[in-house]
Amino acid sequence: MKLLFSPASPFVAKVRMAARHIGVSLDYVQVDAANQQDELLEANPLGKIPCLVLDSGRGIYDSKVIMREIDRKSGGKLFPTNGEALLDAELLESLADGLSDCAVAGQYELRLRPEEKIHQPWVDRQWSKVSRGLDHLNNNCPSLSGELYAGHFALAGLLGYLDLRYEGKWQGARENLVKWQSDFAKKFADYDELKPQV
Ligand SMILES: N[C@@H](CCC(=O)N[C@@H](CS)C(=O)NCC(=O)O)C(=O)O
Repeated sequence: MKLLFSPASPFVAKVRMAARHIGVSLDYVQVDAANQQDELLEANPLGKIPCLVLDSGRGIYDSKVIMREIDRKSGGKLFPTNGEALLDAELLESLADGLSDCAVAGQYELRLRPEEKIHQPWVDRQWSKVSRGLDHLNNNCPSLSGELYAGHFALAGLLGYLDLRYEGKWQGARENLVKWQSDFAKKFADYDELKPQV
């Protein structure tokens, strides 16, 4: 199996960390999602990364479906089995991914559009979602005392992306979340290697 990826993506970081954690081995092929290369479009008509390409050639997307696919290959290590804990893990993944969507959308507006066409109210709207979600997570910090699940990797991917693209902007008074990130890095030793980077 190979993963079409680009190293700055929070969704890619989530999948790579999770695969490493559960011992699923992947080959990595770096693609430029901004330029919509053929290899990516053939595997994923959406032209988005990450995209997992199975040995059969079938493309698997988006990152939540990839997480479920590698979870099945690992015998179910990425999600709890218990109902309430499972819902917690799924919701955390959904929230962190949703905030990553907003953070990425804000960056696309700022980086890919001609300067005179940037619509700042729209950028601000994306950031207000990120900000509200981070406040919620700061007040409801996910526990790191047990197993690491999909939601933990999604949140670590998001915070790594914010460090990369919104340097110094997300922490503020969110001390619980800052501590969460540093505790996560102690628990998952490969965070520095796999977090979003250029
Ligand atoms: N919901 C998707 C989001 C993936 C996504 O937005 N990836 C970005 C990079 S971080 C991308 O491929 N952008 C290229 C594009 O939108 O054309 C997932 O979870 O996989």
